Amino acid sequence: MKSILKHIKSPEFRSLAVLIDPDKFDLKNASQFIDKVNKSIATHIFIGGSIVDAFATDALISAIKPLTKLPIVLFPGDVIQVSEQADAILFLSLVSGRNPEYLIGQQVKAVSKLRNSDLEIIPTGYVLVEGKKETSTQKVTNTKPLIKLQEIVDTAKASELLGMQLVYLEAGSGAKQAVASEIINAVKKEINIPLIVGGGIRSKLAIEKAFSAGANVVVIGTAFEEDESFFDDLLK
Ligand code: 1GP
Repeated sequence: MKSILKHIKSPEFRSLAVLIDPDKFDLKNASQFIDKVNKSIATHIFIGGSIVDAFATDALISAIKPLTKLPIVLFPGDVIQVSEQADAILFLSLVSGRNPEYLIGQQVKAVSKLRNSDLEIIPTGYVLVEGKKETSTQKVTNTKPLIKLQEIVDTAKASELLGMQLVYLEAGSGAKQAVASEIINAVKKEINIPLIVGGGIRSKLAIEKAFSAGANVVVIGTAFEEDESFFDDLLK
């Protein structure tokens, strides 16, 4: 049964997703890393990056899938990263940008892979907001992050009105400044679909702040890449 979105939608459900970038991850470290993920409060593993070598996504999922029961969700930077081995895919449209390739181009190219796929496909409005650092998402997509609160809120709402099932508020990988509580709160008040928040979240306190402001899912990548001892703060 396709249940990943259903779980995220349940109001009491708070998810913590560990993001693994196939291009940065050392497969030799897979067993040790996933053991830490399993012992932590993480509920999902997200897989993706801005630029990833062909086959790196498949290789990573093959390595980690036997090691965990957590759902594996693709968070792809482009069509190359679509892998049938995952459980679900965030089918992203970069609605904060005005680059047609990332609004609809990559999505059209993905259809030949998705048409007969068993992946749970979750339409997601991807909203890049200012994180005080030029991120690879900005560079690769050649788009600018949003700064004005009303524009961020209206963009998230437009995603919902277009039929998206999730909104992903993204400060960008390694952001110096995570998405502010004020922004999370304002977006959450406006939309009736679950909200994912990521980018620059590096502490238990920052996770709690994002949840309290209204995030249903918090995504963390860089903090785990840089220091696996962060998992020790997040034991079940
Ligand atoms: C990036 O939101 C994710 O797309 C996670 O960001 O790597 O800064 O945790 P970090």
